[in-house]
Amino acid sequence: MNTKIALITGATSGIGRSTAHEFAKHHIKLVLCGRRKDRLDIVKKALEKDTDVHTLCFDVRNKQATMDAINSLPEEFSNIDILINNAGNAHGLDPFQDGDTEDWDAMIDINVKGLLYVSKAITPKMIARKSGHIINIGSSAGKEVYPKGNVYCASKHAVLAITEGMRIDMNPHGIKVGAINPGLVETEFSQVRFKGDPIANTVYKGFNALQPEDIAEIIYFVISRPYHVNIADLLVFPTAQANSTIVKKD
Ligand code: NDP
Ligand code: 8X3
Repeated sequence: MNTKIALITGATSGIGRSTAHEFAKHHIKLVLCGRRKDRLDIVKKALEKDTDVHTLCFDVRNKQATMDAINSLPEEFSNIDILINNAGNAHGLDPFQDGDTEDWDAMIDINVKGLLYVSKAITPKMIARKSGHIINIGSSAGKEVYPKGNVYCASKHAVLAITEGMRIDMNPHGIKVGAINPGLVETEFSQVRFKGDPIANTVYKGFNALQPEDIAEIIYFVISRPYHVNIADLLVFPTAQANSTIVKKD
């Protein structure tokens, strides 16, 4: 059996964790990444009845730690076939003039530079094997800027630009690259964005938000297409959401 190996960043929560569960159902071998080791251990325990799981605990902001973690993969997990660049978050929702520069640094460092570091560490072996599939989790915020979204939207616009650049540069090497761009998904995203402020509990109220499992199923669909099919860019909203600012609530 030709078992594929997937590395998922941000596998401790939300979309990344659901994707790990979805891939395990299909017996894809998993390398699960995140900063919270206790959570990595819980996900590993839940999934290793279905597939082989290895965990890597590191912060994608730390270039050296990222390289070291990926270079430390044991032989049986070292040839990554599928990379899901998912780790990321919004930090704050403020008019530009009131923005906290720590929040700006976090979003640029995690959502943009972290994605670059992880990809830089993984792509040499994909290029050597002339095969691989990279999926970057962008956002509807990468297609449309919304009020107070300024730097988060910029970070996700950057993810889309990087995706296009990667697809061009990986093209001679037979590597697929694409982006999946969700609208509102009910995860810990808003808890992180609003730093424990109760407003986070209202974001997904009054309409049927996307669930992380919805995105995980779409990611599995994308990675299970035949080799000649590359879903390059996909935007998915909950039905109640028309764009970044229009959401039909009860
Ligand atoms: P969650 O907060 O539920 O999950 C975020 C994940 O990213 C966690 O597993 C977290 O792991 C990881 N992460 C965050 N910072 C770092 C870091 N510095 N180093 C390593 N890992 C990190 O949010 P979502 O599942 O919603 O978000 C996943 C992706 O989806 C993000 O890129 C987000 O921008 C995007 N997205 C989300 C949408 C939504 O509405 N929820 C919509 C569109 C896109 P840990 O804390 O353990 O490190
Ligand atoms: C997450 C979607 O609209 O909360 O990227 O920014 S949104």
